[in-house]
Amino acid sequence: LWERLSKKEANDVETIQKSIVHHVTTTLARAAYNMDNFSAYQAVALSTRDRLISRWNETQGQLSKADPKRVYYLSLEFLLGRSMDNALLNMGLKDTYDKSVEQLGFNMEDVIESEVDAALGNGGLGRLAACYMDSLATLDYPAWGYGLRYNYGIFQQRIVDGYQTEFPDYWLNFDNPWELPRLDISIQISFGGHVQASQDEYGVTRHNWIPGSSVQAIAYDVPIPGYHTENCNNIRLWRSKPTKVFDLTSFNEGNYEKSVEDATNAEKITSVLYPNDNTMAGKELRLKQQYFWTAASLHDIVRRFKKSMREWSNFPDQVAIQLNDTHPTLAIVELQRLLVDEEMLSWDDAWEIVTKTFAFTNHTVLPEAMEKWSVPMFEYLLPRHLQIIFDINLFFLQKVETKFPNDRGLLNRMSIIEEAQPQQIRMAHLAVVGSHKVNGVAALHSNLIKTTIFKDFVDYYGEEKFINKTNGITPRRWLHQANPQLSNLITETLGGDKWLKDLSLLKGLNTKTEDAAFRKQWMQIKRANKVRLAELIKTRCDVEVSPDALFDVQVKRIHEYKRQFMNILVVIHRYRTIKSMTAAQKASVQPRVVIFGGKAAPGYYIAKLVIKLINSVAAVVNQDPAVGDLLKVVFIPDYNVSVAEVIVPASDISQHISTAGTEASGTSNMKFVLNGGLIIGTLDGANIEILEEIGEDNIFIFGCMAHEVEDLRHAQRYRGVPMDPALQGVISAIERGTFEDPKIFQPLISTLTVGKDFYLISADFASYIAANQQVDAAYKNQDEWSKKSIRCTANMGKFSSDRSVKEYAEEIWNIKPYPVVDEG
Ligand code: 26V
Repeated sequence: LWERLSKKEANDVETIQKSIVHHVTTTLARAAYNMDNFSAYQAVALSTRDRLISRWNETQGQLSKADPKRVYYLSLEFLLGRSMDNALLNMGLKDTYDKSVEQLGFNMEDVIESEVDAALGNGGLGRLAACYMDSLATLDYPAWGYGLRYNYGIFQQRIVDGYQTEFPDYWLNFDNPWELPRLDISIQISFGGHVQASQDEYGVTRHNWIPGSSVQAIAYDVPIPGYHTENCNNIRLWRSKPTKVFDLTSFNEGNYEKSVEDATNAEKITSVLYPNDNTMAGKELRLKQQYFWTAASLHDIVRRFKKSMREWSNFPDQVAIQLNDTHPTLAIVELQRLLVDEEMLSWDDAWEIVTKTFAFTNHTVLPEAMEKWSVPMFEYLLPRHLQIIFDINLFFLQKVETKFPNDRGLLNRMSIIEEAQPQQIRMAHLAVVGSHKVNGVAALHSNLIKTTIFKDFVDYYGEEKFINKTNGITPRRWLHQANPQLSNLITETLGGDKWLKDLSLLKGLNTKTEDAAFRKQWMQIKRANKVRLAELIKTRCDVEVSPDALFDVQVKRIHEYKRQFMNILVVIHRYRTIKSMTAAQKASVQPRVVIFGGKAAPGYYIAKLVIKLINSVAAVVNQDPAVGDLLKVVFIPDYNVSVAEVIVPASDISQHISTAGTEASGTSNMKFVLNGGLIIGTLDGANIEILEEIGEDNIFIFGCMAHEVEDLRHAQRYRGVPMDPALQGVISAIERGTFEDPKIFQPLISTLTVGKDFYLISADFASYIAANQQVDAAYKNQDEWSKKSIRCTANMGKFSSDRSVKEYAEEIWNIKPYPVVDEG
């Protein structure tokens, strides 16, 4: 009924309460008096969902009619976290729902806490996709995301005896109110088989792929409401299911067992998210996922385009497709196949359409993360696609040869096919060749890829194809939602909440640094956030920490290049220093709580040992009476989006300390600084641009620069540069058994032995210790610190994902906002 009422009436407290109670008694089939927090959450979620669906329908209906150019964001990962709070805030319904829920006898915060995270991503790349979807919706861009609906998200991490153990994240256990199953939208996806070539009536060779098996792709739609707009975009996630036709074949052949087996194998495709980030595993199932997803998405996109009855040559005027890393690169090949084999376009006409449609974002330069697929495995799964890749490569290399004749080495380096045993398909090369724009994710990174992995391609295509799009984060989730008190203070101070859609307005806070009362409020909010985090630490780690200590945070995936190892080594150094002090000396030590969090890929042995070392150090330090509150160390288990929402607003300083040139951008650095947290970091990724925006007095920078890395590695390898003496002392302490049996940590320590320290921990060690001392000294002057903190927030406007998305829209996709009209 409420749908027929005007919005104002439908969204008053009474109507909302009715809708909640209605869902309790009908959808959930419970008595209204018999409700716990979880069923309250379910009912509130269902009521919220009704309102989302109405916006989704309105938006998609209006867009279907107007049919503007759309962008499709293809990402194997969307790390959305929780949806309810965000949806209510974006739709402007939070206050009304708060009241409704409180009046029904529940605490909204507890209700919100009952929601499980949607954790369909590993880390930065997946969360970036989620932030971009929020900005696209908020800015009224016609955009759809396409991904996979995994049954299992990123594993849950528990710490057992100091070690990471992994548990399955079966997040769909209690149903998912944030998706709309489209059981009627089913697309058949084929694999294997063989290719038949024949001549058509004009003597042109045509290829007919006769697949060996197929599965169905079923659509699930996830509505993405924009902030304070009627616009509601969509993420379409595909689920694999057995095809009826196919299991019937086996069944009719009398092979019942095989048909059941085929059915189970079909479901497997979207069963689990691969938990590696930054390492390529080469698993057949992963390649199946990639093809299943890109083929279903393209089929959907092409079907939508065909409804408009336009010419094929108009395809790039209607469709922009962004490839989030190389994972969806097969979409390039699939579109070429559809156009040539099924729509009968000429190769050249098809290829022009393809390259005008796609653009590619690179997110890493680590060699071990570069996607490669073995040719024999690929041929077995996708025989026709392999032929097309070889043809793309042939025509491409012919052009390279024309431009740069007689350079065999060049052709070898640029080839999409790597001549190894067996041959490998280089997905990054294919993505570059099939796209009209290639971008990195921060200024330094975009320059690096032009001089390293894509250097030859820059020489061939020219500079214009290779551009930068510095990452951003959504201020709605990462400030307004995660830090409501600070958001309120900013809104009061700036005289309105316009800044949430135009983050550059935060500059207005710069004048407030000299206002002592304002500074006091600012720091009180930080303290309240630290109290909240201290409670989480007590619950999760059973460690009591003082909110008056300096909170020092490093939360991100555990990886050697991110150097959590260096952080804990300096913590040990700090511990030893405190232990050697007299009582009088101790009196002037700045108390610090060092907080770690993050998952290691399950097969990444060294990263897992780092977690073990952190926990071993914590166990010793936290119970040492000689240290007391001067130093505490905690590892918060199962770091995820909703835990980040508690940690980010509560940090005084956070650590972004990757070896220069290895972290493409980083996005948590932006989240911390936006919330008035200072950072200690290297000149890497987006740290550099953060420094430029906030000024060098408000950030602690140390360590070598990207252009020095190669020389340092060389010197260490061939000139035997000795290990830093402080680092030597720390290692000796570990080897003496200060923290458990030192044998455990030997493989970790070996990574530092002279000549092997690839991530240059020794080279940066002294400057890192010095930077930490500067942090301690600066924190002692709370007045000055509060000014720095305010300046941090005030100057972070650039890092809104609204800015990033606008740049993509204008410089890559060529799409315009299409504001949805509110028809009541
Ligand atoms: C790569 C791979 C490689 C092959 C196998 C599985 C797999 C899964 C995920 C990835 C993505 C790794 C790249 C990545 O996450 N990069 C991060 O992207 C962030 C957003 O641009 C950026 O802020 C981080 O610096 C960068 O590490």
